[in-house]
Amino acid sequence: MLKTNKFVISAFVFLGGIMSLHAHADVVKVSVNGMVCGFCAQGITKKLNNTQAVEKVNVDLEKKIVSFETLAGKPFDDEAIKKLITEAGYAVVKIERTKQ
Ligand SMILES: [Cu+2]
Repeated sequence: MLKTNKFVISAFVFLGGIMSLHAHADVVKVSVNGMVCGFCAQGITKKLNNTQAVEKVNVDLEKKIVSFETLAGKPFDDEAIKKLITEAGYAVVKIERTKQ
């Protein structure tokens, strides 16, 4: 019983930590040229997720936009985004960043 309570409390502390981190994350929209199909979308999504610096990755092939949220405490600047997408074989046209 005591163990369970301790676990519940630490779970709350953990969740609280995550929520406060989310308050400082950025919403990023990257305009990307060269994405033509689902495999492009999958590849970029995987690469972004592999950085473990972002979440909620979404690729809109029609609008040619890759969007995601950065995680606070894991800086993922425009240069790093540009490098990752360029090395994947696509061209970054524009990066828009909104503080959340
Ligand atoms: Cu493709």
